[in-house]
Amino acid sequence: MDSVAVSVEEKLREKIRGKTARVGIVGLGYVGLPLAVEFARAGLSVTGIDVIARKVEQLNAGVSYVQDVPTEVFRPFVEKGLFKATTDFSVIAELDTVNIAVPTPLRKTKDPDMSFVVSAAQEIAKYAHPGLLIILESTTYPGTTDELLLPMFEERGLKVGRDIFLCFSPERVDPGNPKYQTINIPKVVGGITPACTELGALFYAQALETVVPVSSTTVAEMVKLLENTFRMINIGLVNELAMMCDRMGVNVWEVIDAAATKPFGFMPFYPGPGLGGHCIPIDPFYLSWKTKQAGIEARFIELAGYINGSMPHFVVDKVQDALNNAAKPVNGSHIHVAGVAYKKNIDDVRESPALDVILLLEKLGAKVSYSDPFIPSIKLDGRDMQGVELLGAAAAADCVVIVTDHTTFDYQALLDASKLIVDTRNAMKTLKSPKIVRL
Ligand code: SAJ
Repeated sequence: MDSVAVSVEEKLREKIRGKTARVGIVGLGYVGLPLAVEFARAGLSVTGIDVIARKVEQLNAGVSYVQDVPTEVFRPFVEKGLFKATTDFSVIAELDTVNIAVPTPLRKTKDPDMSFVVSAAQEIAKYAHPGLLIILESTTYPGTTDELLLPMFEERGLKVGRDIFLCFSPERVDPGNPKYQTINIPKVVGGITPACTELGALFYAQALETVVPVSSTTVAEMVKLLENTFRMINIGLVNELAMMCDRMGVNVWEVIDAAATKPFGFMPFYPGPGLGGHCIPIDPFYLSWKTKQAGIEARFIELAGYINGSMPHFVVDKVQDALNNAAKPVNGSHIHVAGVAYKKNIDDVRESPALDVILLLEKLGAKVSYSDPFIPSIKLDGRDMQGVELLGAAAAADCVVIVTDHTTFDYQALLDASKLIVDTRNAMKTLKSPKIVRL
């Protein structure tokens, strides 16, 4: 290696090791902001970059909008000058490292929407310079870093592994998780070259407890997809089991709880009204999209996607049957939905199956209302729907559907107030009543 290259790599290594490296984080959401805070906490100077000026202003005022970063924790880093935010990518010319943590949604056609990653990488490439470490964290299809990002930098004459260093590191943030936060979730990182991997691992080691280097960016990209595809397929399996048990008159919840007593070789998943969130329903389709190009059908993923996608219809069938047994048509009935967030105790409604359940019930002529302490209103078919108080609405309804099992709900009071309940989450596990219809 020529002496200039060694000095570029060596200088970056020294800056990282000495914590004088100036850190950049592009994308200040539920992934980027907690990461920024961990590096500021480790004493490095962090510049957050986001295209939304309102977010930048809020952060520079010391106010956090991310659930896992309380303002009282965040503000001191701004006051000490360890964190500042900007919309101006040109600051990258003065930075030593930059992480990309922008959204990678799927289009309706289940094709990856890489537009946020591409625009961020193009901006970074404009200001990239020898000695810059670039790490993509957004969940994406295997090959993205190598095939999409690498050329953007090399066409500017910057040799990866010599002038700049390029890695992928999957984000594993689980919003609201009380036990696992950014600092103590093991961090997988893989680089285009061994020097990239080594510098990426050294970088994360400055702020995070455990770093897991792997041999390439593609391995690192696949790790994340395996993790979330594993969940999606196993949720699909128990959802199919729920439909089988329903047909056979077997209590699927009792089956799973008993299976979960097996001390090895089993991991319980639970049936539900469908698959919500911005990870599990999305990430596996990045894998199937890419493998399709390689001529391999990801049949498990497609099948699990079909089963999980059919759960809202299954729930509505259960409601229809329950009302029918009470000699009531869905058409004209008032149905109250308890919980619309995509999973319990969070305020996120993205891809929530509750939205599908509500639309399907309305299509059958039902009058639908909802309660959710975390979600005051939802957008449905272009209109706003306001949440209402739970017990009053439940008492007035012909049927209540528990779609999200928030722990803040008083299930005994809900049972007392309701005429009929379809429980899609076994939230009333400890309650006995002929009014309860379980999934
Ligand atoms: N769900 C079921 N049955 C289950 C588990 C989940 O129906 O047994 C449903 C949930 O209700 C939700 C959807 O699946 O609608 C996704 O739930 P999730 O528990 O997987 O939660 P997410 O989407 O917040 O997933 C995140 C992921 N984190 C990252 O990608 C970094 C996932 O890898 C985590 O394992 C998961 O949090 C977690 O364990 O909380």
